[in-house]
Amino acid sequence: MTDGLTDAELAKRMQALAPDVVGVTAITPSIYRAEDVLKIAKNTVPDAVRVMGGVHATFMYKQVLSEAPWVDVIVRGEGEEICTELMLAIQTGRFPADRRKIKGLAFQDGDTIVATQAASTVKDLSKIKPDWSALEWSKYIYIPLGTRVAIPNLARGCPFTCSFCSQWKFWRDYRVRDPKDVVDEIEDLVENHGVGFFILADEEPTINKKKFVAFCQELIDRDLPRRVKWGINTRVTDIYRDKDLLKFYRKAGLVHVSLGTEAAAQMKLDVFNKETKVEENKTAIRLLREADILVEAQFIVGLDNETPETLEETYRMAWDWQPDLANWSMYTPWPFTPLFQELKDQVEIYDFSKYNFVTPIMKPAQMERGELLDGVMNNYRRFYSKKALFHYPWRGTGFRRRYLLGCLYAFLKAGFQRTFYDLGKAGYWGPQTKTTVDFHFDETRQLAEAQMSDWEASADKAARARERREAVKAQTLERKQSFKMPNGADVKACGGGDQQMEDA
Ligand code: B12
Ligand code: SF4
Repeated sequence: MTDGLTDAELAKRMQALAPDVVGVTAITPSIYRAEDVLKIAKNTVPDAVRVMGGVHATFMYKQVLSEAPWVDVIVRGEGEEICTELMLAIQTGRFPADRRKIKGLAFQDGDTIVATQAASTVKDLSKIKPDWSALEWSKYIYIPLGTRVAIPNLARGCPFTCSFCSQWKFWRDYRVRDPKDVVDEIEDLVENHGVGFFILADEEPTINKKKFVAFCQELIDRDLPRRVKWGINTRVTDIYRDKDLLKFYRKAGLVHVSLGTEAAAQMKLDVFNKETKVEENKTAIRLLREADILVEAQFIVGLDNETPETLEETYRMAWDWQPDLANWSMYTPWPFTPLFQELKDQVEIYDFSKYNFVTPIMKPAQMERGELLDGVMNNYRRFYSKKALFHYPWRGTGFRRRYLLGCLYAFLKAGFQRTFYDLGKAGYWGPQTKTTVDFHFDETRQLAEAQMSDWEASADKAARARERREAVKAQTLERKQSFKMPNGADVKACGGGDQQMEDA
């Protein structure tokens, strides 16, 4: 992906390497490409074991193994521990004979698709040390700042259960690394690889406030914020909670926060199970701005009930809240999310290569897909042209201004190259083309069910415990009502009431 290799070049490299194993990762939109890469491996280095991992194959292993039978084995969930076992089995010649003994795998055995017992999550994250020296760093540039970028990881998982999101389900439970270990890694990235910006890969880095504060303090103690700046994704509620700490976070080098504000309408936030309030979004944005942290508001649009008016509403909100950046993602129905289970009758497109947050997979009842894309582009045009003229150039002369102009440059670059929202591929040139855009969906693609019954996140366990508690409560109440004293009074646990034993 980084080198933009053609299939022929890839085959040549595989041949030169003559590997024992070829492994690929795949998120949903890259699944077909990942399957292709392993097909190239089958044709080029047929003796190498072909392994796939990542979120999509974890839940969709039945479909992947059926449509790409040349995939030898899928690693489900977090890869580090399972992969180590798998590699040892390959190295000692126990693969494939012993594959049923390794947890967390899926593979085809004759006509059946087998999934071994799900492995547990990685409990001791301190054992994981990424080998950052494996990358050619000059290829990883953060365009807004023109500096090298890395994506380290402080915490895995998310304790929330937003209905449109697959991430809380994938990582299952929430774990935080020792902040010192993470800062060691960042120091190495800065010192030895010239990294000047990092994004935490975390879904929710701030929920464990103590560890997040320790992480910031460690960065400050080692004087790293002078040399490296960073960004995170987090929730509005945490910003609220930490309002008195935001300046301290900025001092630690945190310059960019993307907020999952998601929707302008409370109704949508409730559908998304977001557990936030619309008014809270506005305040969180103001608090971040006041702390001199750039704030990006993210909206999800394109559900069944989207209309030109609701899209307009998101624009009005974005302008009213005044984040520095705003983005409008198309609702993407990952088949392994709760919201998909509710909406699946309305999903018509199963071409996963287009499941990428920028292509309208769902068609709102009252809009065509082209109109939806056009509405989103209209929001971008208005928001960023006003920002470019009236805000960014006048935001002081220091880092903030440089960063905002850098973001604008990144936008313009994607716009000119027509990679922004895949506009080039869809043939969108402005409102006049909204009726002629073509998303080139492969409509022959069919859906297979996601496999999630063996995959329990802590949030699922908590929800089941809650359900059990509520059921017991309801049952007790029901019993209480059916066992009344003859005079209608409640039966007391001690057997009290107004009944008397008969005199014997
Ligand atoms: C940083 C990030 C980016 C960065 C960098 C991406 C990159 N290519 O490095 C940027 C901003 C560029 C980006 C872009 C996109 N992203 Co992104 N991104 C992330 C984020 C936040 C972190 C990724 C990460 O490093 N994770 C940490 C690593 C360790 O996790 P992992 O990759 O899942 O790997 C583990 C296991 O899956 C497994 N594993 C994975 N691969 C393999 C392979 C083998 C052989 C084995 C054995 C195991 C294994 O083991 C690993 C260790 O435990 C994730 C969310 C998340 N926290 O994961 C979203 C995420 C991956 N992105 C997502 C999407 C959709 C996109 C875009 C399509 C959005 C867009 N239109 O621009 C693009 C696609 C870009 C691309 N071409 O890859 C989605 C994918 C959802 C899905 N169901 O497929 C995610 C999950 C976010 C979400 N909201 O749901 N992204
Ligand atoms: S808070 Fe973010 S990562 Fe967590 S479930 Fe919601 S959308 Fe997903």
